[in-house]
Amino acid sequence: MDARAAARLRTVLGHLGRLEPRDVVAHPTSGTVSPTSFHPQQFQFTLDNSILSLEQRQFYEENGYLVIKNLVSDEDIQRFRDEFGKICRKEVKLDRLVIMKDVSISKLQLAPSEKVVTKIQDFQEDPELFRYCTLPQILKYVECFTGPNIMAMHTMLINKPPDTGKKTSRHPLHQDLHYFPCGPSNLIVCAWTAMEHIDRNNGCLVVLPGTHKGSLKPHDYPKWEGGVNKMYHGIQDYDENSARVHLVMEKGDTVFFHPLLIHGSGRNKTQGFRKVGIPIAAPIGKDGCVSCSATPYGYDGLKPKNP
Ligand SMILES: O=C(O)CCC(=O)C(=O)O
Repeated sequence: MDARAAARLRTVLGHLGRLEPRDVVAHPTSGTVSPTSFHPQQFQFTLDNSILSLEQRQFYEENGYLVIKNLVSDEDIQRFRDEFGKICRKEVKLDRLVIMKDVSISKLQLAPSEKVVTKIQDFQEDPELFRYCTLPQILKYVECFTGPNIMAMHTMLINKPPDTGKKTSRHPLHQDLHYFPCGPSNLIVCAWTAMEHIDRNNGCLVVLPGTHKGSLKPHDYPKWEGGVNKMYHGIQDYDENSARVHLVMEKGDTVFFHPLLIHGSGRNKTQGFRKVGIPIAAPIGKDGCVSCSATPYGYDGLKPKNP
């Protein structure tokens, strides 16, 4: 394509609002190029729509994650925190909710409070918490990966406790597809919303960029001296030299990531409880999440070695 044609294409795409004009580069081609089919590369991990910029798509394709700043409002986050508090104090009871405690305190008889609950899972019956999965701004981005018919496969609110010194607050490096062996994996996405400022001190998410292009690896309980939380499986044989990125995020920021992306989180060295909300979403319908080889939670053939 010559420079004049490239300039014309930039203008057309700019008008269509599909791509940022600056994202279009001239490169040689022998055929004709229509604006709608023009892509400098094939996309495998993101779907065609007008939400993501070309730069954002390219970032996700290459790295397997994408952080969107300031996506969930302070007001919504406060409402989720309040509801979480009610659940922890047993003021709200839900039949199918799974409540988890850190292994370092799980055997102690402690009064119900936010300080003893590390994680809640499957909050789909709680209208207030499930509102998170229906926030239009979350769904808008989820759709870029799943397509328009969206199902929340799994929901969690993690309340990472201050580490007691045994390093049990760590979450080993893992791939979420291990827990949700469904496919096609490229149509599944996890959203992880920071409910406060999160950095390495309180145990931010750490990701190994590009690992979503690999395969699902064997997982097992890590051999950690201080103990490992139930279902906190880790990959045994990841490449120690892989680059790691620690995602420092502000309240309301949300990272979307691929279910094969290797990720985990460090220990919480502060006295606060680090909170995040997470739905894992997949498409439903004929193009949808077609094959699941195990049900979620039916995957715990692994028994903790240091409970
Ligand atoms: O928020 C964290 O500590 C990590 C959560 C996570 O990776 C997961 O539950 O799959």
